[in-house]
Amino acid sequence: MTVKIFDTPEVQDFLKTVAGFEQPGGSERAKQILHRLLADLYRLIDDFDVTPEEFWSAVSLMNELGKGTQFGLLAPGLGFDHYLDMRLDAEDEARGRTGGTPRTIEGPLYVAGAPVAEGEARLDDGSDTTSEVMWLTGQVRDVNGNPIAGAQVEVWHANAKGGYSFFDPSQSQYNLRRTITADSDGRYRARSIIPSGYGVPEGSPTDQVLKLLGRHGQRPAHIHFFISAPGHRHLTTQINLAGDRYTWDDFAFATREELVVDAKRIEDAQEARLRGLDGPFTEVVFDVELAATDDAEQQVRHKRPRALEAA
Ligand code: MBD
Ligand code: FE
Repeated sequence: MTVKIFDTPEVQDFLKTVAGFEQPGGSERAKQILHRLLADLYRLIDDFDVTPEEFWSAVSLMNELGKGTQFGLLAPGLGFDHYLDMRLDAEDEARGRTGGTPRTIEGPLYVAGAPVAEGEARLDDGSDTTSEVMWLTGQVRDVNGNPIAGAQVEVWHANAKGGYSFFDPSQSQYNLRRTITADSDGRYRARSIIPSGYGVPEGSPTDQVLKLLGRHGQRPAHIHFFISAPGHRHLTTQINLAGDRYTWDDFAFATREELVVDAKRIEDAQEARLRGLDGPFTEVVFDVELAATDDAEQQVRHKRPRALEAA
């Protein structure tokens, strides 16, 4: 039997009590948001006639998500990270802020405090001797094409198995993570290994949710960036390597046309030697354009709890 009780005065009064409307303390914003969230969920339970079994299995799933620190992984899978970007893009458009390389999501696998290098860095620890060498370079410029000397380029990416150091304890500290200070011509250079795509762990709570939706948990091979310079807007972005089967089918919805970059195989021995390499390699070029701003808040990444590796 399907009953409908959501619109009764009892339920409406009950929601106000639950959301603390009758209490003087607490946060007014929290009360308003919780009231709206709970009302939407109560109504959903009524409309879909959610059974106690279904409700408690959802609670159990959330407990599992929390235990495995999986919420940060489910969030992009459910599009929240990209949705926040869509809102920031819309705000930029409404304010007439144009220009600059597009943003895309930070993701859950950043770790603060990576070593800083001048102009050039080797990102991999050398333990993977079978993966293709990646030579990653680019120039940071303003919207008029002028190089931004000394821009900070922070890079992080996965290894050949799609794992990130810190979260994957088999890797060395800060493997595949560096901050590179661009040279006087705004250029940065990094030697690394070509990353593989990432896959949500099989059987994890996030995987269970995606499977209920008939979806996969795969990301294309990608490289994350934070790029900043005084007087310019901080940029959080990623590049996707072209040709990956998931480039346009990313479970985290981070791909943007302007951020798909060719990986170019170079076999010329002279080119290799110029870069201090002794064999064929794959070159990835990512030039970045930063928009100018006087607003100090726009010059730094937004606040968010982030992992920090113990020294
Ligand atoms: C990743 O490497 C990532 O960047 C995101 C957004 C989600 C899961 C794994
Ligand atoms: Fe990633």
